[in-house]
Amino acid sequence: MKTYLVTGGAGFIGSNFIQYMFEKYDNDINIINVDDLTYAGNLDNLNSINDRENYKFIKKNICNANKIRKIFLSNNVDYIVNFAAESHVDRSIRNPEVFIRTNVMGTLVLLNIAKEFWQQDDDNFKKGKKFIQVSTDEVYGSLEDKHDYFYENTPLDPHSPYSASKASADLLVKSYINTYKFPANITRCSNNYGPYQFPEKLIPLMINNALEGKKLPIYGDGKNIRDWLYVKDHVKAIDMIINNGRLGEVYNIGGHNEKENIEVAHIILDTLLELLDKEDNRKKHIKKNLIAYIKDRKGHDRRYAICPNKIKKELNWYPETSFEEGIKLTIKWYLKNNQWMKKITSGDYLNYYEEMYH
Ligand code: NAD
Ligand code: TDX
Repeated sequence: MKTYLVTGGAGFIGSNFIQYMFEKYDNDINIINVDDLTYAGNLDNLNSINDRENYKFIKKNICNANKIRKIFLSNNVDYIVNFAAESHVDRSIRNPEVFIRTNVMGTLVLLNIAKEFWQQDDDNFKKGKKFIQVSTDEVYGSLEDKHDYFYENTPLDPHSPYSASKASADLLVKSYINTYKFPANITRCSNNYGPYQFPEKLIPLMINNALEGKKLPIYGDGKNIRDWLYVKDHVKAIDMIINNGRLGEVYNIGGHNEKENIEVAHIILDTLLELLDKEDNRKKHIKKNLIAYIKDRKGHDRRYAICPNKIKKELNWYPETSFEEGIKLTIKWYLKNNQWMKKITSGDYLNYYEEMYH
């Protein structure tokens, strides 16, 4: 029975991954979730699996080598799936230090402990072990030409402190692959959306603001393009890469769902109007004039677009959810889980929101 050490499993993508894995493998796997529960970590995301005997939550910082070593001493870890990160670009512009600590130093700690426990001799690692570094398309920088795409061999050209920290972590993983033949894959996916996403990110922020009758803040001219990937398609790809990805390879994961931010805002408003009951009071807030253009993000990348041909060809993965379908599923989830959103947006989030948008 394989044991997965998932880091950052109480966050958006990590919690979707853990849920997907238990739905698929049920009692045939063990998962240990190591998460330090920063502002973005939320154990409510895992309510449905908390009581499982083959699941363990450990509240620890991935930078703490002694604690991570203890986990390896008492468990036979087969896979590390490293989601733990500071993940919001706007926060990285205000406070880069913690991004370097968690995203770079934290990854180094995990690499070193995995190497300590998995290496057999100078040139060999135990069979069946693998480290998955969950990275991002942002490490490639920004595309200006609308016919251009990010490929796995596109040179790294990060622009924000966040993407610089993710690119640094990727280079560390790559150096371990090259130097020690360390068993790892790096995954680089495009913008995720779906259930349990923290409302600092564009899509849940727009949904929540529209429901509360607040402005929908659009940076700059609203024409920046992101390539939206439904989170369930992403976590499925990660499972496939763990099982069948060739050791040492990088895999891009993208949805071919490119949209301008302004288009996303309109789709959200239209979908809310379609999904809300006639009698729902919130419906009367939802008007196109909620859209408000505000000052642009510093260094705002213009366009991201992934070419996912390698993972399609090698692993037969393809995104199953179109944006039109995914956004409906997402909005339905947020409507049904209003309490989840209320709990998050009533705490520290209010201070963040005030500082960011007023
Ligand atoms: P998130 O911010 O929702 O969750 C991050 C999780 O990591 C939280 O639970 C947090 O508590 C935990 N964490 C943070 N610092 C930690 C530390 N030092 N030790 C232990 N736990 C810590 O992020 P997400 O959107 O779920 O992203 C997950 C991963 O995917 C990140 O590595 C991110 O860079 C990458 N990624 C995200 C997207 C996206 O669109 N969300 C796209 C591409 C790549
Ligand atoms: O209020 C807003 N207004 C706005 O116009 C916010 C929060 C965002 N935006 C724009 C900025 C981007 O062009 O929307 C786009 C998406 O923004 P974010 O949701 O902050 O995502 P992005 O900066 O593209 O980064 C995301 O995708 C790659 C994730 O946050 C990263 O973790 C991931 O690596």
